[in-house]
Amino acid sequence: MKVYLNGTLVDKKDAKISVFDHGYLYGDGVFEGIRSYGCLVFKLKEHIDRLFESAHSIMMGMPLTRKEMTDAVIKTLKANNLQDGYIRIVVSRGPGDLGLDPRKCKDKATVVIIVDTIALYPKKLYEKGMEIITVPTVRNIPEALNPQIKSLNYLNNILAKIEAVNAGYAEALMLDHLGYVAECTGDNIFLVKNDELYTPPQCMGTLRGITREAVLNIATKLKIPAHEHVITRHELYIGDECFLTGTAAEIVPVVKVDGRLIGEGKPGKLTRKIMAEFGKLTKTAGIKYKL
Ligand code: PXG
Repeated sequence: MKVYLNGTLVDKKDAKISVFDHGYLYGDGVFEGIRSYGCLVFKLKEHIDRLFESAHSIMMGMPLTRKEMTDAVIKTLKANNLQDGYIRIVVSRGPGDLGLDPRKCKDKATVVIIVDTIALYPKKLYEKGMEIITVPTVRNIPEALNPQIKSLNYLNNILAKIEAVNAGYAEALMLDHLGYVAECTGDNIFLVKNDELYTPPQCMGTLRGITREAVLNIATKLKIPAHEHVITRHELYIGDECFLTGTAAEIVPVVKVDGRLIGEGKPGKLTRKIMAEFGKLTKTAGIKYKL
């Protein structure tokens, strides 16, 4: 496997960065998780834009332009001869000293691109649906660390994941600081009620998910009314359908929340329709490359 590291493609065993990199010392950096489907990088422009927005927000200069970053992703995919892959871009503050001050990181930010394959959940889960549980750890409040910054500091989500796993569940439902439904540890959440879609608004402690955005666009295309609205746990419990969206997980039906069956307890009609439409979209919406 070849890994992109600061402009060069190196073997996996040589892909090493300094222990003084503030990405390692403090989680000071940003990242993106992207998928390619049959030599098409799904929504690459949107992912690159979000990466640059995250970097801008934490005042980290990017050593590459958006175009150069796009080309670097394609180059890494080609070098690994990968048609269908999972791409991880990690940009960290770079090496500094043992203090928080990012001005001490004199080098350019460190850029790493890893491409690999990924199957987050077994196929059966997509057919039968997932059970999730609300966890005690609330999502970071936007005033402290805005969840829209896709930072390298994912402890908030990891703590939630640990709580779900300890309780015997694969995924955690995280609430925001006001107690409303926020998102899961690496996925946005949707609810279907009376043939209409609902998802929490972005300002309430959720990531502006690119899959979420794609689903909202699919809803418009299919003439399904969709609302960005605060959601309580009760509303989720009495929903007809529920599903999660994320680059890694794609679209996962949820059939039980906190022990309550959602609808009939199996992947719903609208969920399946949106999953099928999303499958079509992954073949068209993105940047193509040749191996
Ligand atoms: N919420 C959070 C907190 C995320 O990290 C999403 C929603 C979905 O966004 P996209 O743009 O992918 O539709 C994410 C992104 C993993 C993993 O291993 C998942 C993400 C990021 C990193 C790792 O499951 N999801």
